[in-house]
Parts: sequence; C-alpha cells; structure tokens
Amino acid sequence: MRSFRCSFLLLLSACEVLFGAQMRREEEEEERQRLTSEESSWGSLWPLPRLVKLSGDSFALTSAFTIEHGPGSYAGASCSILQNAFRRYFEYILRYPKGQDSSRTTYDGEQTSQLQVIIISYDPECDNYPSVDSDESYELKVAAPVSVLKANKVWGVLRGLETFSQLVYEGDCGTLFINKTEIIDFPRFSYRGILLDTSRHYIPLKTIFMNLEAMAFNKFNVLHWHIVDDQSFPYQSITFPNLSFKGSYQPYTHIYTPTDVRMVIDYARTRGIRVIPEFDSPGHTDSWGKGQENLLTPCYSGGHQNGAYGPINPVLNTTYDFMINFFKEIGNVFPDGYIHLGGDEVDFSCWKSNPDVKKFMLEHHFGDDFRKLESYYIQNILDIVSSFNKGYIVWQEVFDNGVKIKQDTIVEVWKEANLNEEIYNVTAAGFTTIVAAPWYLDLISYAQDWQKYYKAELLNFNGTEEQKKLVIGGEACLWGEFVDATNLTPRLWPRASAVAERLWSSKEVTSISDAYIRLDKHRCRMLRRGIPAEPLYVGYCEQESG
Ligand code: CP6
Repeated sequence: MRSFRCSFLLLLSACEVLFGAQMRREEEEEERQRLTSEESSWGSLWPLPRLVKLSGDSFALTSAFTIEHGPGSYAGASCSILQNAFRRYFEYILRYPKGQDSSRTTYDGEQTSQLQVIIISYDPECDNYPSVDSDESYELKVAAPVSVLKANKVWGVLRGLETFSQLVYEGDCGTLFINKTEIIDFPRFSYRGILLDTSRHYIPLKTIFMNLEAMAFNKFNVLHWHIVDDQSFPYQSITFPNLSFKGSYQPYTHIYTPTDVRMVIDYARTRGIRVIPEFDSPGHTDSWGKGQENLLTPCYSGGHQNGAYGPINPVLNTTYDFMINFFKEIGNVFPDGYIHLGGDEVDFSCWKSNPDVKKFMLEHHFGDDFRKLESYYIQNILDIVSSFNKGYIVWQEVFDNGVKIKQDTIVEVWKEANLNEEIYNVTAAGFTTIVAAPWYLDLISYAQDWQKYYKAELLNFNGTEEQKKLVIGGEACLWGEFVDATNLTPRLWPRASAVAERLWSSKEVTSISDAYIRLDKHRCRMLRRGIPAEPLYVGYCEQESG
C-alpha cells in the first residue's frame, strides 16, 4: 500500500489536474487525525531524555550520511567499543525499513550529512567495563550540515547514539528525515536492571544476545543473571566441573561454558551493560547437590536420613572450603564489582530435622532461632566474597532477618507487601537499595499491565533526602518457571520498556496517553530491528516485521 502511494505521488505532478484535489483532502484528513490522536510532541523517543528541544525544521539523511569521531575528541579509531557502536547504529539508521533505501541517494533540501561524536574527557574509558558509577550523560545537537554528539565517556555516546537513531523517521517515498533538535540527557537512576533466570529453563545464547540488544534500545545497564537455582546448574565451573556435568539439564549441552560466559559479558559491555551473576544460597540450591557431595543438608524423619536434601549445610567446614574456591573463580570470571548472593526464601524445616545442625545450634547459643543460623552462614559467605574484593547484593530477607551486613551491601527489595516501609527501613539503616517489587514481569494479566509498571515510583516513601539518595535504581524481573526461548522476548518487551522510562526519565514524566503513543512506536521500532516485542494493545505497525 505504502509503495503504491509513493509511486503514485511521483506521478502526481503529471496528474495534478485529475487527482490533486481529492489527494489533498485525504491527506488533510490524515494529518488532522495524526495530530489529534497518534502523535506525541516527543516523536518516538523512549525513554524520554531529560531535556529535549525539538524544532519543526527538518533535515534529510541520505546514503552519504556518516558517523565519525569529531574534531578534538579524546577517542579515535582505536576505540573499538565506539567503532562497533558506529557500525551498529549506522545500520539501524539507514536500514529504515530494511532494503528500501534506493530513493535516498540524492536530496535537494538541507541535510545532516554527518554525526560527529566528541568525547570531551581525557579518559574515554574505551576498554573499561561499565560500573555503578559510569557516566552515561550526553548532549546531542542535530543540525545541518553536521550534527554533534558530546559525552564525557563512551557510555554516554552509546546512549546518545540510541537517542539519535530514535529521532530519525521516514518521510514520503522513503526519504529519511531528522528534525533540528537539542538534547541534554542523563539517567535518573544509575542501576537499571533486567533479571533473566536461566535455571528454570535453559536460555540459548542467541536469545540472551537478542535481549541485551533490546536492553540497549531501552537504555538498561545491568543484566542480573540468575544463572543457577534448584532446577538446574548450567554454569560450567572450571574448578568444579561436576556441578554442571551433573546438575544441568541433560543432555549436558544445556550449559554456559567459560567461552559462552565471556561472550555474554563482551556483548553486554559493548552496549554499556554490566553482567551481575547471582549464585543464590543457602536456599534454592537443589541442583548444586548433584555434583558436589556433602554440600546440602541431609533431612531426617523418625531419627533417620530420609533421602531428601535441604539448603546448603551451614555447619560443615568443608562447605566454606568449597565456597572459597567457588567464589574465587566467580570473582575472576565475572569482571563486575558486584556478585548477587541471593539469600531469599530459606526453608528451615530440613535444618530443624537434622541432629548435627541442632548440636551446632546449641554450641553457638542460637536457641531455636534458625534465622541466626542463616545469618551465621551468610556472614561467612559475605566475608569470603569481600576477601576477593567484590561487593555484593542480597535479597531483602538477609536484611529482614538481621544478618550483620557490611555497610556497602546492596539490598534488593522484592516483596510487594509493605514496599514503602521496607524501602524506608533499608535506607534508614544506611543501606543502598535496588527495588524489584513493582516489576515482576513474570506475573501476567489480561490487561495493559505496562501502565501499572509505568506508574510505580520508587521515591514515594516517607524518608529523608539522604535516604532517597540510597535508592540507586530498580530491576524488571522475568523469572523463568513459565518462560523459555519461545516466549521470553515478547513477554519482556515492551513491558520492560515501561520500567526503562521510569528509571531513566524525570519523575515528572507520567502521562499515560503520551507514553502510549511513544511506546507504541518504540515497540514497532523494536520489531523493525528484529526484536519480537508483543503488542501493547490493538492496532498495527506501519512497517510490519523488519
Ligand atoms: N526464584 C528465586 C523465584 C523467586 C524468588 N527467588 C520468586 C518469588 C516470588 C515470585 C516470583 C519469583 N522464582 N530464586 C524470589 C526472589 Cl511472585
């Protein structure tokens, strides 16, 4: 239909007398509808930048367009993270939609023929890994004949390139346009994560890559990799190969080899995304027991071992010897400064049944309080991990149960009940926090649940300014019980995009109707770029598929 109309328009000058009047009326009607119901003043920008000055003046982008290092930049051709990003975004910009760029060779009007990228700080961080204090800010000026993207570090350039690509739109007959624009942008929260669970189902690398790419489209910057759990242990350990050999889903190809893990970390780094692995213990560890003897607690009934196993055995020295060697490896394999140590949902019934555990409780004057035993275990694990110079994140139970945690621990709040009270308590105790509770994307409903995610606000609790500064961000969680490669991507996108805007844009950006229009277009853009993102609601995309 579209290409028909385009060829039709090309013939129009010759046929003006015959068809001109009717054509104009139809177009006027189209324009009226467009302005009243389908357009946002912010085009298809998502998440919305902090400061946007959009003008009506438009410039064309032809096939002569290039992305280059600008004059005076501290980064050049040796900065491979930028070379790689230039190539990626050049493709996304000029292949809009795929394969229809024949009419883009010449254009008579004003053009922006170059995007100059200038790093203004002495160290661009080309070879670094992103971290909790990476500078993601940037400034973008779209002008003719040259547009300029300035940032302190490569991380800001990555975010700015995404924004630039979102400003490009297709005019009649396939010409690409971008409007004169000035943007100053930086994230509201520094931690913007997605949790993927690769234990309940194995997720192939291809799917992980696709979702890292989608994360970059949404300016997310942390992959919380819930890599192992009760059901399977797909992480192939170099020190303890039996863990995945025995504990992964069979056949043993359902594993992440050291090379796979490196590829995920590199793919993520290239997009400004940290990879934080979670090795959850002492609960959620059934799969660990298959490849490591005496690691789990044997459960008793009627005075005998009953063949079942509970959480990690906290009373044996061999447990801690194992953990020292295990986390030493993890600390080396994953370059991020943090490891997620779990600590959620520990079931005490097996510990209660075990005579050795009871004896240990007596000796340590823990009485009947198994939370004290849990604290003892977690304390040891935290000390082990700090000895390898890593920070750690734990689920809220660790804080709730009164474990003495180091002041630099990050507490992740995941329970919906009394959410604001919990955030208040964690921050009042001086701990940094990330919040997952409003964003359990595995819980689905027959509704536009993105709106619920969009409305969540992390700083509405009754705390001081100091306390609010301790909330560094949040996470959209996609637990894997009902998710594998067949449905992961559409279940995550565009619902997680709602979380992305809440974590990046200003607090005042709250209009659901404006968000709907932009998010709908953003979802269509994700489709064009090869992400099978599900629809928000009824309707269609101008260019179906990509
Ligand atoms: N697995 C692990 C899970 C969950 C948690 N930890 C979970 C709990 C409740 C809901 C969804 C997921 N599946 N290891 C809790 C952090 Cl609603």
